[in-house]
Amino acid sequence: MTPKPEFYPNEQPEHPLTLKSMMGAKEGNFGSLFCAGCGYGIIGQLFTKVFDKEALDPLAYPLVLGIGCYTQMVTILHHGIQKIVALHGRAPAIATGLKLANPSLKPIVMTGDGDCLGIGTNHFVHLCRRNLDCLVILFNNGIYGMTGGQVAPTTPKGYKTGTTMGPAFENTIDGVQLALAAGASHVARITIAHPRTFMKYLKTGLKHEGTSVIEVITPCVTYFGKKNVDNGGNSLASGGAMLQWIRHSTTWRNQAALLDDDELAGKYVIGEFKLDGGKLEYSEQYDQIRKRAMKSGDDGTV
Ligand SMILES: Cc1ncc(C[n+]2csc(CCOP(=O)(O)OP(=O)(O)O)c2C)c(N)n1
Ligand code: SF4
Repeated sequence: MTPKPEFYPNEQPEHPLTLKSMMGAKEGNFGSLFCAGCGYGIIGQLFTKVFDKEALDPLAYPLVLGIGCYTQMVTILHHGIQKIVALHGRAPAIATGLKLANPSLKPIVMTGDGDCLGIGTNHFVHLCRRNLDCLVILFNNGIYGMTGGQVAPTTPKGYKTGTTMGPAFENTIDGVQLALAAGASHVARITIAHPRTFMKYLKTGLKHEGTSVIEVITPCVTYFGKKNVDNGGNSLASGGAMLQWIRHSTTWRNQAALLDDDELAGKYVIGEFKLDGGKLEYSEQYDQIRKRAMKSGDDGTV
């Protein structure tokens, strides 16, 4: 048997949710693996809080994570949830397999902007197209964090990265618009500066039957913040500065409708964009076909 890794001793926090985390409950370790000021710790805590408050059965919600800094969230999420770490960009494919093998499960995909809108774009599009019953939480920090701050398809124009000679100049990809165009039936965007609304969207997404995509704007202080400044020239090298920047870079959907393209440039439009509970879900249709095919003499063709 592989020996358990040694951890530096750290203080046991009093917060009950931390005790319910995987590292807390199973290893007795409460240290954070994220950089100071990173948004992923907050997201993990909010997720566990919603999961706990809604008294959901952890075994019914398998979690499939892509590859990025956020993958380390496995350590702080609810200890009872089953977790699978997928290949980079391939979490939607694994979620699809899980759902088809056992339609009573509702997979939750956690994916980064690089994972979902870079290397895994095709998988994401097909998941949304099928309207598979699953929740996708898409973390957008505008950068490839885990591999050292390379430019991502979501890096806002005009901001610096480790692999752009000057400010990023490429057109960006909009995860919300992509999900809508591909056919997801619940689509929302929010930021970690709006924790209550994030929790509200999570609750909706967990109950929704069909593909729910919730994009969360979250700070990477280390690779995005340290290289960039806000409109007033102030450094974004701290969690607080990044949160302020995120707050000032957002516009609610109803206000955005009143702005023209120039005014919207560089803004994250937040809010709930679609909630359609009546759209046919993939695994149900698949199950009907499977049942028809099982009847003798019927090959399942429609
Ligand atoms: C097939 C493959 N290509 C490249 C990588 C290297 N890689 C690992 S994580 C990552 C970027 C992750 O960025 P993102 O999804 O935005 O997550 P973040 O680290 O910012 O949280 C890359 C390029 C890999 N693991 N596998
Ligand atoms: S590198 Fe960025 S995304 Fe990764 S843990 Fe640090 S702050 Fe978070």
